[in-house]
This record gives sequence, C-alpha cells and structure tokens, in this order.
Amino acid sequence: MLCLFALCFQGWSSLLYGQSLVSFVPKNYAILDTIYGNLNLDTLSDAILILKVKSEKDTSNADRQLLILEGISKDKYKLAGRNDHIVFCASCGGAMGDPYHGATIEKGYFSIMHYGGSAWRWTQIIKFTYQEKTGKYILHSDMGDSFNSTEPSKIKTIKNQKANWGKVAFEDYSNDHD
Ligand SMILES: [Ca+2]
Repeated sequence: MLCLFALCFQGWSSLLYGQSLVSFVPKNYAILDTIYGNLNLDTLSDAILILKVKSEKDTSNADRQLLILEGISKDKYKLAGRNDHIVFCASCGGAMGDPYHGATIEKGYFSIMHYGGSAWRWTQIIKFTYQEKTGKYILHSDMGDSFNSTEPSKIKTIKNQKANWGKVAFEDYSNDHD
C-alpha cells in the first residue's frame, strides 16, 4: 500500500513539476538530436527531442519520433506534442544518406531540415509555429529546393502541402504523402 502510494505520488508530482529530458526517451529508443529554445513564448527554455530506434541502421525505414517538450521549471519538462511523421527516416534520403539535416528553434517557431537525392538534390524544411490563443503548434510552411547537382544554380522552389500552411496541427501533419 505504501509502495502504491509512493508510485501514485511520483506520477502526480511529475505531472505537476515535469520530468527530465531523458525520461521521455522510451525503452529501445535513443536520442538523435536535442534542440533548446523558447517555443511557447513564456520565460522558460523548451526543447525539441528527436528520437530513433536503437537498432537504426543506414538502411532503416523506421519512424523517428519528434517530441515537443515545454519547460516547466529548470531542467524539467512536460510533453506538449509528439509526431512520428515529420523527421525523415535514415534511408529516406537516397544516395545522399541520412536526410535529417538538423533542426532550429526561433522564438515561437521550430524548423526541421532535410537534404537528399542523388543527381537531383532536394531540400525540405518543415516549419511550425506556436499559436498563442490555443497553446497549440501548427504548420507554418513546408518548402524546399530542387536542383541538379551538375547545375546547382538552377534552383526550383517547391512548396509542399500549401493548402495546410497556417492550418494543420503539429500532431496531424504527415510528410508521407509528399
Ligand atoms: Ca518556454
């Protein structure tokens, strides 16, 4: 009974005070990247955590998790959202290898960058913004460039899912049908 109470209390207190970053990493997953910044425009630092399965190889097509973690107190976070269909898989970049090319947080925004292709190269930057009135994150833009590696100055700009910009929620976004 005492043990049960302790467990309950632990669960309750972690909801109130948040948890450390590593506590959000499920068993069998590893951290691919961690980015810090202020997403929800309060005074506390937030983080984007990108996770991969521990068994991931260059040829893997396993989903990668993107977690939005809002700071609650110093080094403590709460989960504000998760999406497994934003960060491209390890083998999704073609001949260029892993297409994940980093992520950034600007005040109230975050962007995930990809780069891939072979003779034809492409980039894709998926950007989300914090919506103050709802406390949610929505798609800001999803665009990139396409060019032939022999003519890198001839760049074509590609706008993906233009109709969803400013509308689709972070949790509902998927790059699968690009
Ligand atoms: Ca914050």
